[in-house]
Amino acid sequence: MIMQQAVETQCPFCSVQCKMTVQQIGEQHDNGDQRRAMFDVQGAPNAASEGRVCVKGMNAHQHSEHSQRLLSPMIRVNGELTPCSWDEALACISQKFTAISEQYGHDAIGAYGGGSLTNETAYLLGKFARVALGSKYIDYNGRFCMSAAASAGSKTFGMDRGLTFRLADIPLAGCIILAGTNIAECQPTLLPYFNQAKQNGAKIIVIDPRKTATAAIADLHLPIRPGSDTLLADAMLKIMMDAELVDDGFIQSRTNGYDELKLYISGINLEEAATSCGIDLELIREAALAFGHADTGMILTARGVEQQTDGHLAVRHFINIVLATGKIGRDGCGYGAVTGQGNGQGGREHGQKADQLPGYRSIENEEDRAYVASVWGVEPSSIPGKGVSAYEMMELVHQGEIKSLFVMGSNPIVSNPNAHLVEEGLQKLHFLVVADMFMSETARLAHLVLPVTSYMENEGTLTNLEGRVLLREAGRPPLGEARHDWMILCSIAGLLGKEQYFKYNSPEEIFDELRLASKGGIADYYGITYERLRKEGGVYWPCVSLDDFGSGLLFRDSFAHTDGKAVFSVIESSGWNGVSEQYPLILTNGRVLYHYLTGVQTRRSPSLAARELENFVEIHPRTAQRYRIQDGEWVEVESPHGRFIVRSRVKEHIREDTLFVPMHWGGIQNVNRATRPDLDPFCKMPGFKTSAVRIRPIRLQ
Ligand SMILES: Nc1nc2c(c(=O)[nH]1)N[C@H]1C(S)=C(S)[C@@H](COP(=O)(O)OP(=O)(O)OC[C@H]3O[C@@H](n4cnc5c(=O)[nH]c(N)nc54)[C@H](O)[C@@H]3O)O[C@H]1N2
Ligand SMILES: Nc1nc2c(c(=O)[nH]1)N[C@H]1C(S)=C(S)[C@@H](COP(=O)(O)OP(=O)(O)OC[C@H]3O[C@@H](n4cnc5c(=O)[nH]c(N)nc54)[C@H](O)[C@@H]3O)O[C@H]1N2
Ligand code: SF4
Ligand SMILES: [Mo]
Repeated sequence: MIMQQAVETQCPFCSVQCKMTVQQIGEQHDNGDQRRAMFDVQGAPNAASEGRVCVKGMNAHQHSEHSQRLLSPMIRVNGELTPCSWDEALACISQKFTAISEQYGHDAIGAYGGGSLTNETAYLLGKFARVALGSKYIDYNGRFCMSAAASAGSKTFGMDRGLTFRLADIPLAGCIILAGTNIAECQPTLLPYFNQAKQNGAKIIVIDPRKTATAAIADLHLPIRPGSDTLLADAMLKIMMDAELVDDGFIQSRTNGYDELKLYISGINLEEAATSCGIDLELIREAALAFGHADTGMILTARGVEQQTDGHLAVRHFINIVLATGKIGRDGCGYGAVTGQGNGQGGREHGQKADQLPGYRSIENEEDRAYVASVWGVEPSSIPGKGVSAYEMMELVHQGEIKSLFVMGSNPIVSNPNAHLVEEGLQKLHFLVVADMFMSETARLAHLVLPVTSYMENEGTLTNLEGRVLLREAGRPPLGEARHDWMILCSIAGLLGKEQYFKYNSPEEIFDELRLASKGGIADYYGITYERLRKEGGVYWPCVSLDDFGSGLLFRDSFAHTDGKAVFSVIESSGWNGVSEQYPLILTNGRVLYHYLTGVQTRRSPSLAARELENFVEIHPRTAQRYRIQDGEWVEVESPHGRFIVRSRVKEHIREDTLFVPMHWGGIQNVNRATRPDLDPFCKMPGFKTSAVRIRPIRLQ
């Protein structure tokens, strides 16, 4: 498709949501005489990335243009997925969903969403599950991403928003702790904010089992043993308390629970903590004192700290430091959970979660149910109760309790922990529907695949990591027969007899309903309109009225709990120490610069795929030697849950007891074949980042 005009758009990948202009500048014929369009991509001015775009954003159009884009629905006939018309696809869904719910009840059908969906689609998917399907079973991939930080923020501050400060505040911080966050590869266009802070004299402390590209800018790197962040945070706080670096005035007037915290922290043995964390105590002391002495400071966490079976606590214990030192609610200070997906923030606010209604309302609260029911025009009693978390849904699928699944914006077969069980479960489903742009690993198992539009075609709002709502305009019409997610949901709801609740002509109409549904809630979008977004470029939530400019810096005067105070956490973590003689190494995992999540999109950008063609395991030279592994050879990594095969990459920069494997590949290279199914009891986040494994080279005789 030739685009003459420049398309103003937003990157489909990470949580920064860089704005950009994409323009076709010509065509090229390769040797096979294939026509290939050439594009020019320029960063566009915006408050978050300040016009910067990273390599993934630069090449995102390549997947959107890819010849493997799904252009018509596909239905399974005699075991094969074959193109069909929308009429046939929709008739099939309506017939199957009706038959399954008549035979097994409404809860036999589940919905599974994603943090790449726009706010409008995420909101509508929540409504679709409760009103059209009448099912309590809905959850989304953000469970694997945002849930630990989200529940920590809600418990501590009474409110959960990724950053509690503005990106523009970062250069004002005197000390910055980056714990389990690899900004340089995962939000590259934010790195200049940290470099600026450094130039202004800030000390940067990185806590990561690897010396990452982010650690390369740090003054101090704490190479932590995976799974021991809660204890490290406690040890750092003890050092600050012993050195009397806490802010008594702030603690007195703004917090609850300090006496209990003091008692709890007094029980921490620093030498033991340092040994458990695998870090030299002097290094911990230096980091703690640097933060404690700084007048201003910030702590940011991401999935390294959060994707743990004690992830919720790890975040809360880092927030204890921020609160005890009074470093929040003023310039250059705060806590931030670096959100992940493009709409990692908005996607967690408007009802895709099992226990949630729009505006961060609770599905278990009578008042919240009544309010949302009044907006939807349904009886409060007709809204189902709370369902279960994403991985628990997969367990119910495996047990045969959920018979049908509707997946929109996720590739769960690759991204869930314990991937074998998930694959086995999905194969048992009576009816699996996947709405995607591509034939993902999950789509390949579906009975029906629905083609959707990409970021270049689909209009809607997304909320970036600082809680700024942004409008992404559609740049061109849908390709082939692909349809927008929201349209698909409305069509299916109509066929299920719920048309009256799903009458929208545009995303803007859905957004206007979302504004109302979120009004008075914690994530209040009421004051935000498309018109304002076009004029102002982006608006922070909470935004309660049309003349409210929203708050970039939160908690200036009070926290969001009813008494205005924040709460310390004194819940002890049992930590993780799952290694054994049989499985002696710690497997952790994460991301590389050039790929995005399960790689369905980035592996279809030739410029990105060419930079990282296949998966690998990072291993320390001494560990490699111990297991007779040479650089670049095939190895098998095995846990009690399964195994995968990747190439070795021998690197000094990782701990000797730890292996690191990216999450961007499926099949035999999928790291999740070996991750464990254990969940954090508070927020149901899987313990992705810590599995006990063994490794061996694979050599043909
Ligand atoms: N290039 C790229 N960028 C992305 C994404 C992508 O797939 N590719 N995905 C987006 C999404 S959805 C998300 S959620 C974010 C994720 O962003 P991050 O959380 O920054 O990414 P990860 O690589 O998963 O983990 C960060 C770091 O945690 C370290 N780590 C592992 N175990 C531990 C531990 O026990 N403790 C500590 N302190 N650190 C540990 C890892 O070595 C890694 O360097 O990135 C977003 N941006
Ligand atoms: N081992 C391990 N596992 C992890 C993680 C980890 O760090 N380690 N990280 C976890 C995290 S943080 C996350 S966020 C998850 C993410 O994991 P997934 O939920 O699997 O995310 P994606 O790979 O982005 O899959 C999204 C799918 O939706 C499609 N898609 C993209 N945009 C749209 C859209 O607008 N509409 C529709 N209908 N489809 C769309 C894409 O083509 C792709 O097939 O993985 C988790 N799994
Ligand atoms: S991946 Fe993130 S940092 Fe890179 S261009 Fe996209 S939104 Fe910006
Ligand atoms: Mo994520």
